Amino acid sequence: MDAEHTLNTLLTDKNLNSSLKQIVEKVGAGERINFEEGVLLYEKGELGFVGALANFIREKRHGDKTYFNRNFHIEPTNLCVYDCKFCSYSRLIKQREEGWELSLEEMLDIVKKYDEQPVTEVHIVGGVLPQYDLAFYSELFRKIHEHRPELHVKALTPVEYHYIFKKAKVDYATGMRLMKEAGLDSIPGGGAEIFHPEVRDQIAKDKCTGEQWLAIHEEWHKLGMRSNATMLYGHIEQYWHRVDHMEQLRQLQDKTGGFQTFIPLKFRHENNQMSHVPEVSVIEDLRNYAISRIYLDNFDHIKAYWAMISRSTAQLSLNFGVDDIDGTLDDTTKIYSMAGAEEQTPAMSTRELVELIKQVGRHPIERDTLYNVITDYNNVEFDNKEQARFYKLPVIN
Ligand code: V47
Ligand code: SF4
Repeated sequence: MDAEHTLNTLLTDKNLNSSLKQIVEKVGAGERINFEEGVLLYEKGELGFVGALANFIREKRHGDKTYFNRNFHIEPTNLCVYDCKFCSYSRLIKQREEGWELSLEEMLDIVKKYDEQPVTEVHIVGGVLPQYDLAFYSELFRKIHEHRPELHVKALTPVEYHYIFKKAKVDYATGMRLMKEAGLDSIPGGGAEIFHPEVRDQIAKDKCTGEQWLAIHEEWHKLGMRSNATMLYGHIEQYWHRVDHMEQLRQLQDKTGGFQTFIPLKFRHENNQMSHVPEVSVIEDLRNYAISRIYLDNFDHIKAYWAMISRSTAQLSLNFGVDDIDGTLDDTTKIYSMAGAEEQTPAMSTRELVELIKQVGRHPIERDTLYNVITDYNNVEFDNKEQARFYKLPVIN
Protein backbone atom coordinates (compact mmCIF):
# COMPACT_ATOMS: atom_id res chain seq x y z
CA MET A 1 0.00 0.00 0.00
CA ASP A 2 1.48 3.37 -0.91
CA ALA A 3 1.73 6.29 1.48
CA GLU A 4 -1.11 8.22 -0.18
CA HIS A 5 -3.45 5.24 0.08
CA THR A 6 -2.60 4.80 3.77
CA LEU A 7 -3.45 8.45 4.39
CA ASN A 8 -6.80 8.08 2.65
CA THR A 9 -7.55 5.04 4.80
CA LEU A 10 -6.94 7.16 7.91
CA LEU A 11 -9.28 9.86 6.60
CA THR A 12 -12.15 7.38 6.27
CA ASP A 13 -11.51 5.77 9.68
CA LYS A 14 -14.75 6.33 11.61
CA ASN A 15 -13.11 5.56 14.97
CA LEU A 16 -10.45 8.25 14.71
CA ASN A 17 -10.88 11.11 17.19
CA SER A 18 -11.82 14.39 15.50
CA SER A 19 -8.69 16.33 16.53
CA LEU A 20 -6.45 13.61 15.14
CA LYS A 21 -8.54 13.53 11.96
CA GLN A 22 -8.00 17.26 11.57
CA ILE A 23 -4.25 16.65 11.71
CA VAL A 24 -4.57 14.01 8.98
CA GLU A 25 -6.46 16.52 6.83
CA LYS A 26 -3.80 19.17 7.39
CA VAL A 27 -0.98 16.78 6.51
CA GLY A 28 -2.87 15.64 3.38
CA ALA A 29 -3.31 19.26 2.32
CA GLY A 30 0.34 20.14 3.07
CA GLU A 31 -0.68 22.48 5.89
CA ARG A 32 1.26 23.20 9.06
CA ILE A 33 0.15 21.74 12.40
CA ASN A 34 0.17 24.01 15.46
CA PHE A 35 1.77 23.70 18.91
CA GLU A 36 -1.28 22.07 20.56
CA GLU A 37 -1.54 19.57 17.71
CA GLY A 38 2.14 18.73 18.13
CA VAL A 39 1.57 17.97 21.81
CA LEU A 40 -1.56 15.97 20.96
CA LEU A 41 0.44 13.80 18.56
CA TYR A 42 2.94 13.01 21.30
CA GLU A 43 0.18 12.28 23.81
CA LYS A 44 -2.28 10.37 21.64
CA GLY A 45 -0.58 9.47 18.37
CA GLU A 46 0.05 5.75 18.14
CA LEU A 47 3.13 4.54 16.33
CA GLY A 48 1.27 3.33 13.23
CA PHE A 49 -0.72 6.56 13.02
CA VAL A 50 2.17 9.05 13.26
CA GLY A 51 4.29 6.74 11.08
CA ALA A 52 1.71 6.80 8.27
CA LEU A 53 1.59 10.62 8.34
CA ALA A 54 5.36 10.99 8.48
CA ASN A 55 5.94 8.47 5.70
CA PHE A 56 3.44 10.31 3.52
CA ILE A 57 5.43 13.55 3.98
CA ARG A 58 8.76 11.77 3.54
CA GLU A 59 7.72 10.11 0.29
CA LYS A 60 6.13 13.28 -1.06
CA ARG A 61 9.42 15.12 -0.51
CA HIS A 62 11.99 12.47 -1.30
CA GLY A 63 10.27 9.32 -2.60
CA ASP A 64 12.45 6.41 -1.49
CA LYS A 65 15.67 8.43 -1.64
CA THR A 66 17.82 7.94 1.45
CA TYR A 67 20.93 10.03 1.88
CA PHE A 68 24.29 9.37 3.50
CA ASN A 69 27.73 10.89 3.24
CA ARG A 70 31.37 9.91 3.69
CA ASN A 71 32.75 11.70 6.67
CA PHE A 72 35.09 11.39 9.60
CA HIS A 73 35.20 13.09 12.97
CA ILE A 74 37.88 14.98 14.83
CA GLU A 75 37.25 15.34 18.55
CA PRO A 76 39.88 17.87 19.70
CA THR A 77 39.47 17.12 23.41
CA ASN A 78 37.22 15.34 25.87
CA LEU A 79 38.04 17.86 28.59
CA CYS A 80 35.46 20.53 29.12
CA VAL A 81 34.88 23.58 31.24
CA TYR A 82 31.18 22.68 31.35
CA ASP A 83 29.52 19.87 33.21
CA CYS A 84 26.39 18.80 31.31
CA LYS A 85 24.63 16.13 33.32
CA PHE A 86 23.92 13.90 30.31
CA CYS A 87 27.46 13.94 28.96
CA SER A 88 29.38 10.67 29.28
CA TYR A 89 32.18 11.88 27.14
CA SER A 90 33.63 14.91 28.84
CA ARG A 91 35.95 15.00 31.80
CA LEU A 92 36.24 18.11 33.90
CA ILE A 93 39.61 19.80 33.78
CA LYS A 94 40.39 18.42 37.28
CA GLN A 95 40.24 14.90 35.74
CA ARG A 96 42.90 15.79 33.18
CA GLU A 97 44.63 12.41 33.44
CA GLU A 98 41.57 10.74 31.86
CA GLY A 99 41.48 13.13 28.95
CA TRP A 100 43.06 13.92 25.62
CA GLU A 101 43.93 17.28 24.11
CA LEU A 102 44.97 17.24 20.46
CA SER A 103 47.36 19.84 19.10
CA LEU A 104 46.76 21.55 15.78
CA GLU A 105 49.38 19.31 14.17
CA GLU A 106 47.72 16.16 15.55
CA MET A 107 44.39 17.25 14.09
CA LEU A 108 46.00 17.93 10.73
CA ASP A 109 47.60 14.47 10.88
CA ILE A 110 44.08 13.00 11.22
CA VAL A 111 43.00 14.94 8.12
CA LYS A 112 46.07 13.68 6.25
CA LYS A 113 45.21 10.06 7.10
CA TYR A 114 42.27 10.45 4.69
CA ASP A 115 44.33 11.82 1.80
CA GLU A 116 43.66 8.86 -0.46
CA GLN A 117 40.04 8.42 0.64
CA PRO A 118 37.02 9.93 -1.13
CA VAL A 119 35.64 11.50 2.07
CA THR A 120 33.80 14.78 1.58
CA GLU A 121 33.38 16.10 5.13
CA VAL A 122 35.24 16.47 8.40
CA HIS A 123 32.98 16.94 11.44
CA ILE A 124 34.85 18.65 14.28
CA VAL A 125 33.28 18.71 17.73
CA GLY A 126 34.41 18.07 21.29
CA GLY A 127 34.78 19.67 24.70
CA VAL A 128 35.35 23.35 25.44
CA LEU A 129 38.78 24.46 26.72
CA PRO A 130 40.38 27.92 26.96
CA GLN A 131 43.34 27.13 24.68
CA TYR A 132 41.00 26.24 21.81
CA ASP A 133 40.17 29.87 21.13
CA LEU A 134 39.16 31.95 18.13
CA ALA A 135 42.72 32.18 16.84
CA PHE A 136 43.30 28.43 17.26
CA TYR A 137 40.19 27.36 15.36
CA SER A 138 40.73 30.00 12.65
CA GLU A 139 44.21 28.60 12.11
CA LEU A 140 42.89 25.01 12.10
CA PHE A 141 40.21 25.73 9.48
CA ARG A 142 42.74 27.60 7.30
CA LYS A 143 45.29 24.80 7.52
CA ILE A 144 42.71 22.11 6.68
CA HIS A 145 41.70 24.00 3.56
CA GLU A 146 45.32 24.67 2.60
CA HIS A 147 45.92 20.93 2.74
CA ARG A 148 42.65 19.79 1.14
CA PRO A 149 40.63 22.69 -0.28
CA GLU A 150 37.52 20.70 -1.25
CA LEU A 151 37.03 18.98 2.15
CA HIS A 152 33.90 20.43 3.79
CA VAL A 153 34.63 21.67 7.32
CA LYS A 154 31.52 21.19 9.49
CA ALA A 155 32.68 22.35 12.86
CA LEU A 156 31.85 23.37 16.42
CA THR A 157 28.53 24.39 17.87
CA PRO A 158 27.15 27.59 19.42
CA VAL A 159 28.44 26.20 22.74
CA GLU A 160 32.02 26.69 21.52
CA TYR A 161 31.24 29.81 19.48
CA HIS A 162 29.57 31.59 22.38
CA TYR A 163 32.57 30.76 24.58
CA ILE A 164 35.32 31.75 22.12
CA PHE A 165 33.59 34.93 20.93
CA LYS A 166 33.06 36.10 24.51
CA LYS A 167 36.72 35.47 25.27
CA ALA A 168 37.80 37.31 22.12
CA LYS A 169 35.32 40.14 22.90
CA VAL A 170 33.59 39.99 19.53
CA ASP A 171 29.85 39.90 18.90
CA TYR A 172 28.17 36.93 17.21
CA ALA A 173 27.91 38.64 13.80
CA THR A 174 31.61 39.51 13.74
CA GLY A 175 32.62 36.13 15.13
CA MET A 176 30.69 34.16 12.54
CA ARG A 177 32.07 36.36 9.76
CA LEU A 178 35.61 35.65 10.98
CA MET A 179 34.86 31.90 11.06
CA LYS A 180 33.54 32.02 7.50
CA GLU A 181 36.65 33.90 6.37
CA ALA A 182 38.83 31.26 8.08
CA GLY A 183 37.14 28.46 6.10
CA LEU A 184 34.24 27.19 8.19
CA ASP A 185 31.74 25.68 5.73
CA SER A 186 28.80 24.73 7.96
CA ILE A 187 27.72 24.27 11.58
CA PRO A 188 26.61 20.87 12.90
CA GLY A 189 23.47 20.61 14.99
CA GLY A 190 24.95 19.96 18.43
CA GLY A 191 24.58 21.87 21.68
CA ALA A 192 20.84 22.42 21.21
CA GLU A 193 19.72 19.84 23.82
CA ILE A 194 16.33 21.22 24.94
CA PHE A 195 16.02 24.98 24.60
CA HIS A 196 13.45 25.60 27.34
CA PRO A 197 15.22 26.90 30.49
CA GLU A 198 13.05 24.71 32.74
CA VAL A 199 14.95 21.71 31.35
CA ARG A 200 18.17 23.29 30.10
CA ASP A 201 19.00 24.75 33.53
CA GLN A 202 18.87 21.26 35.01
CA ILE A 203 20.91 19.39 32.41
CA ALA A 204 23.24 21.93 30.79
CA LYS A 205 23.28 24.86 33.14
CA ASP A 206 26.24 27.04 32.30
CA LYS A 207 26.65 26.74 28.58
CA CYS A 208 24.95 28.95 25.99
CA THR A 209 21.22 29.38 26.42
CA GLY A 210 18.62 28.31 23.89
CA GLU A 211 18.26 31.92 22.76
CA GLN A 212 22.00 32.26 22.25
CA TRP A 213 22.11 28.97 20.32
CA LEU A 214 19.43 30.26 17.97
CA ALA A 215 21.04 33.72 17.66
CA ILE A 216 24.37 32.22 16.55
CA HIS A 217 22.70 30.07 13.90
CA GLU A 218 20.75 33.12 12.74
CA GLU A 219 23.95 35.14 12.26
CA TRP A 220 25.48 32.24 10.35
CA HIS A 221 22.42 31.94 8.10
CA LYS A 222 22.53 35.68 7.42
CA LEU A 223 25.92 35.09 5.81
CA GLY A 224 24.19 32.73 3.35
CA MET A 225 25.54 29.66 5.15
CA ARG A 226 23.86 26.42 6.21
CA SER A 227 23.62 24.50 9.47
CA ASN A 228 21.86 21.59 11.20
CA ALA A 229 19.80 21.36 14.38
CA THR A 230 19.45 18.62 16.99
CA MET A 231 17.20 17.87 19.96
CA LEU A 232 18.34 15.69 22.86
CA TYR A 233 15.15 13.86 23.87
CA GLY A 234 14.02 11.11 26.19
CA HIS A 235 15.30 12.24 29.60
CA ILE A 236 13.59 14.67 32.01
CA GLU A 237 11.75 16.75 29.43
CA GLN A 238 8.01 16.63 28.87
CA TYR A 239 6.39 16.37 25.48
CA TRP A 240 5.57 20.06 25.33
CA HIS A 241 9.25 20.93 25.83
CA ARG A 242 10.02 18.96 22.67
CA VAL A 243 7.31 20.79 20.74
CA ASP A 244 8.51 24.13 22.12
CA HIS A 245 12.04 23.26 20.93
CA MET A 246 10.81 22.40 17.43
CA GLU A 247 8.57 25.47 17.36
CA GLN A 248 11.57 27.74 17.95
CA LEU A 249 13.51 26.00 15.20
CA ARG A 250 10.55 26.25 12.84
CA GLN A 251 10.25 29.99 13.50
CA LEU A 252 13.92 30.64 12.83
CA GLN A 253 13.74 28.49 9.70
CA ASP A 254 10.80 30.59 8.45
CA LYS A 255 13.02 33.64 8.89
CA THR A 256 16.29 32.40 7.39
CA GLY A 257 15.79 29.07 5.58
CA GLY A 258 19.34 28.16 6.66
CA PHE A 259 18.73 24.80 8.36
CA GLN A 260 19.21 21.69 6.28
CA THR A 261 18.55 18.81 8.62
CA PHE A 262 16.94 18.08 11.96
CA ILE A 263 18.59 15.31 13.99
CA PRO A 264 16.73 13.97 17.04
CA LEU A 265 19.33 12.56 19.46
CA LYS A 266 18.19 9.85 21.82
CA PHE A 267 19.48 10.32 25.37
CA ARG A 268 21.79 7.40 26.26
CA HIS A 269 22.33 6.95 29.96
CA GLU A 270 25.53 5.04 30.64
CA ASN A 271 28.46 6.65 32.47
CA ASN A 272 26.90 10.01 33.10
CA GLN A 273 25.24 11.91 35.94
CA MET A 274 21.78 10.99 34.62
CA SER A 275 22.25 7.24 34.61
CA HIS A 276 19.26 6.90 36.96
CA VAL A 277 17.00 8.26 34.19
CA PRO A 278 15.77 5.32 32.10
CA GLU A 279 16.17 5.40 28.33
CA VAL A 280 13.03 5.56 26.21
CA SER A 281 11.88 2.62 24.07
CA VAL A 282 12.45 2.11 20.37
CA ILE A 283 8.73 2.85 19.88
CA GLU A 284 9.23 6.27 21.40
CA ASP A 285 12.29 6.82 19.17
CA LEU A 286 10.24 6.08 16.06
CA ARG A 287 7.31 8.18 17.23
CA ASN A 288 9.68 11.03 17.87
CA TYR A 289 11.18 10.84 14.36
CA ALA A 290 7.69 10.76 12.90
CA ILE A 291 6.36 13.71 14.90
CA SER A 292 9.50 15.72 14.06
CA ARG A 293 8.87 15.05 10.37
CA ILE A 294 5.25 16.19 10.73
CA TYR A 295 6.00 19.28 12.83
CA LEU A 296 9.03 20.64 10.98
CA ASP A 297 7.31 21.27 7.68
CA ASN A 298 10.01 23.75 6.62
CA PHE A 299 12.97 21.40 7.15
CA ASP A 300 14.06 19.43 4.08
CA HIS A 301 15.64 16.51 5.91
CA ILE A 302 15.26 14.42 9.07
CA LYS A 303 18.37 12.48 10.01
CA ALA A 304 18.75 9.36 12.16
CA TYR A 305 22.26 9.12 13.53
CA TRP A 306 22.87 5.40 13.11
CA ALA A 307 25.92 5.39 15.38
CA MET A 308 23.65 6.19 18.30
CA ILE A 309 20.47 4.22 17.70
CA SER A 310 21.78 0.99 16.13
CA ARG A 311 21.64 -0.12 12.53
CA SER A 312 18.28 -1.86 12.75
CA THR A 313 16.53 1.15 14.30
CA ALA A 314 18.10 3.31 11.59
CA GLN A 315 16.55 0.98 8.99
CA LEU A 316 13.15 1.15 10.69
CA SER A 317 13.32 4.94 10.99
CA LEU A 318 13.23 5.18 7.17
CA ASN A 319 9.51 4.35 7.40
CA PHE A 320 8.96 7.00 10.08
CA GLY A 321 9.96 10.21 8.33
CA VAL A 322 13.75 9.81 8.20
CA ASP A 323 15.51 10.28 4.85
CA ASP A 324 19.15 10.57 5.95
CA ILE A 325 21.34 8.29 8.05
CA ASP A 326 24.54 10.36 8.33
CA GLY A 327 27.84 8.89 7.28
CA THR A 328 30.58 6.33 7.24
CA LEU A 329 32.22 7.83 10.40
CA ASP A 330 35.13 5.40 10.33
CA ASP A 331 35.28 4.88 14.09
CA THR A 332 36.20 8.48 14.72
CA THR A 333 33.58 9.48 17.27
CA LYS A 334 33.44 8.47 20.91
CA ILE A 335 30.51 10.61 22.06
CA TYR A 336 27.94 7.80 21.91
CA SER A 337 29.97 4.69 22.60
CA MET A 338 30.89 6.26 25.94
CA ALA A 339 27.18 6.86 26.66
CA GLY A 340 26.13 3.27 26.03
CA ALA A 341 25.27 3.18 22.31
CA GLU A 342 25.24 -0.28 20.70
CA GLU A 343 28.01 0.73 18.28
CA GLN A 344 31.22 0.66 20.28
CA THR A 345 33.41 1.41 17.25
CA PRO A 346 31.05 3.14 14.86
CA ALA A 347 32.22 2.60 11.30
CA MET A 348 30.39 1.48 8.19
CA SER A 349 31.82 1.10 4.74
CA THR A 350 29.96 2.71 1.88
CA ARG A 351 28.97 -0.76 0.78
CA GLU A 352 27.47 -1.57 4.18
CA LEU A 353 25.54 1.70 4.24
CA VAL A 354 24.21 1.12 0.74
CA GLU A 355 23.15 -2.43 1.59
CA LEU A 356 21.52 -1.35 4.84
CA ILE A 357 19.37 1.11 2.89
CA LYS A 358 18.61 -1.26 -0.02
CA GLN A 359 17.63 -4.08 2.35
CA VAL A 360 14.58 -2.07 3.43
CA GLY A 361 13.56 -1.14 -0.09
CA ARG A 362 14.90 2.40 -0.16
CA HIS A 363 17.11 4.15 -2.67
CA PRO A 364 20.64 5.00 -1.46
CA ILE A 365 22.16 8.32 -2.50
CA GLU A 366 25.58 9.49 -1.46
CA ARG A 367 25.42 13.24 -0.89
CA ASP A 368 27.87 15.93 0.07
CA THR A 369 27.21 18.05 3.17
CA LEU A 370 24.98 20.44 1.22
CA TYR A 371 22.92 17.56 -0.27
CA ASN A 372 24.40 17.72 -3.74
CA VAL A 373 24.20 14.19 -5.16
CA ILE A 374 27.58 12.49 -5.47
CA THR A 375 26.50 8.96 -6.41
CA ASP A 376 23.11 7.39 -7.00
CA TYR A 377 23.59 3.79 -5.84
CA ASN A 378 20.41 2.34 -7.31
CA ASN A 379 22.22 1.01 -10.34
CA VAL A 380 25.63 0.35 -8.84
CA GLU A 381 26.76 -3.21 -8.26
CA PHE A 382 29.61 -3.75 -5.84
CA ASP A 383 32.58 -5.81 -6.85
CA ASN A 384 32.65 -8.82 -4.49
CA LYS A 385 36.33 -8.43 -3.84
CA GLU A 386 35.83 -4.87 -2.73
CA GLN A 387 35.44 -4.86 1.02
CA ALA A 388 37.47 -1.73 1.71
CA ARG A 389 36.10 0.62 4.32
CA PHE A 390 35.93 3.39 1.75
CA TYR A 391 34.74 1.95 -1.49
CA LYS A 392 36.42 3.26 -4.64
CA LEU A 393 33.73 4.70 -6.87
CA PRO A 394 32.86 2.32 -9.70
CA VAL A 395 32.65 3.57 -13.25
CA ILE A 396 29.02 4.10 -14.13
CA ASN A 397 28.20 3.72 -17.83
O1 V47 B 1 25.04 18.33 21.61
C1 V47 B 1 25.95 14.15 24.34
C2 V47 B 1 24.65 14.86 22.29
C3 V47 B 1 25.55 16.15 20.67
C4 V47 B 1 24.81 12.40 24.93
O2 V47 B 1 24.92 18.03 12.63
C5 V47 B 1 24.27 12.90 23.75
O3 V47 B 1 25.25 16.36 11.32
C6 V47 B 1 22.70 11.24 23.74
O4 V47 B 1 25.28 17.22 17.59
N1 V47 B 1 23.12 10.71 24.89
C7 V47 B 1 26.74 16.28 19.73
N2 V47 B 1 23.23 12.33 23.15
C8 V47 B 1 26.57 15.44 18.45
C9 V47 B 1 25.81 16.17 17.36
C10 V47 B 1 25.69 15.58 16.00
C11 V47 B 1 25.84 14.24 15.79
C12 V47 B 1 25.73 13.74 14.48
C13 V47 B 1 25.52 14.57 13.40
C14 V47 B 1 25.38 15.93 13.63
C15 V47 B 1 25.18 16.84 12.46
C16 V47 B 1 25.45 16.45 14.93
O5 V47 B 1 25.57 14.87 21.25
C17 V47 B 1 25.50 17.04 21.87
C18 V47 B 1 24.50 16.31 22.74
O6 V47 B 1 23.20 16.72 22.46
N3 V47 B 1 25.00 13.99 23.42
N4 V47 B 1 25.85 13.17 25.27
C19 V47 B 1 24.16 11.26 25.53
N5 V47 B 1 24.57 10.74 26.69
FE1 SF4 C 1 31.10 19.85 27.44
FE2 SF4 C 1 29.57 19.36 25.32
FE3 SF4 C 1 29.84 17.47 27.21
FE4 SF4 C 1 28.44 19.69 27.72
S1 SF4 C 1 27.91 18.12 26.18
S2 SF4 C 1 30.02 18.75 29.07
S3 SF4 C 1 29.55 21.23 26.56
S4 SF4 C 1 31.48 18.25 25.89
